[in-house]
Amino acid sequence: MASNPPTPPAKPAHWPATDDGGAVLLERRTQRVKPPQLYQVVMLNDDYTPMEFVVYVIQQFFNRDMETATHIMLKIHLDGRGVCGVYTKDVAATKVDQVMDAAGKAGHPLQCVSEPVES
Ligand code: TYC
Repeated sequence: MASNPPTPPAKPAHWPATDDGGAVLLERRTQRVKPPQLYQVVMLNDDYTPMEFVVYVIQQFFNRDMETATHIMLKIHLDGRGVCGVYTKDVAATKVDQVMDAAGKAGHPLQCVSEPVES
């Protein structure tokens, strides 16, 4: 008994077209993905949070060495605000939460916000 040849599996809609010779025509599609919007974590000055605590927080949550953390803290103290780091949106939000949590637990009014970086 002659059996029918097996039917090839159905091709997905995006499958490349084939010509009669069986050659595969690959369509070139350049994919352009925009880089993610970045957010800077900005710390604000106040009159009560001890400088040592701010330096500790910057070292702890923004991976800065003591000298850099001190430099950033002094900038905040003098200018009213300063950037501690630049991250993607979710990471920046996590840093803000960590700082606010640590400050609250220590009883300091330290404030920290994240804002989109101007491009
Ligand atoms: N101004 C604070 C003081 O004199 C120190 C300080 C620095 C507080 C930076 C907050 O984000 C800050 N003790």
